[in-house]
Amino acid sequence: MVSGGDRNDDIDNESQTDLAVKTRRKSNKPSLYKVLLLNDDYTPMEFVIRVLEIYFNKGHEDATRIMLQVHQRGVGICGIYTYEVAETKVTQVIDFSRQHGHPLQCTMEKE
Ligand code: TYC
Repeated sequence: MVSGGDRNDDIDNESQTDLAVKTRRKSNKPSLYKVLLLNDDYTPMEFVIRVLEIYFNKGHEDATRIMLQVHQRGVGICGIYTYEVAETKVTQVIDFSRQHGHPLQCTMEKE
């Protein structure tokens, strides 16, 4: 590890472009994104628990705890994923909720 601690910085490889395998000072970890559920006054609690079980692989107890946190504090973290996985989950949750006539909102934000 090099000083600083920032992730995702490639080494300056300009002087070694002829190497078959470029050395890197750091690993290229992808940026991570939190997927968040937002509270509303209409989506049934049991539906939110189902969403957490189906799309975020939570057990019933954990799903209930997260749902209650969202209900009480307005927002809660469902999981942390790479960009495309997070985006897919947001879309799936919103589609599933609309199919069932619920206004549940789901969003993502960079870690
Ligand atoms: N506030 C909702 C109710 O009282 C429950 C709820 C929880 C809704 C979490 C959305 O993300 C949510 N029925």
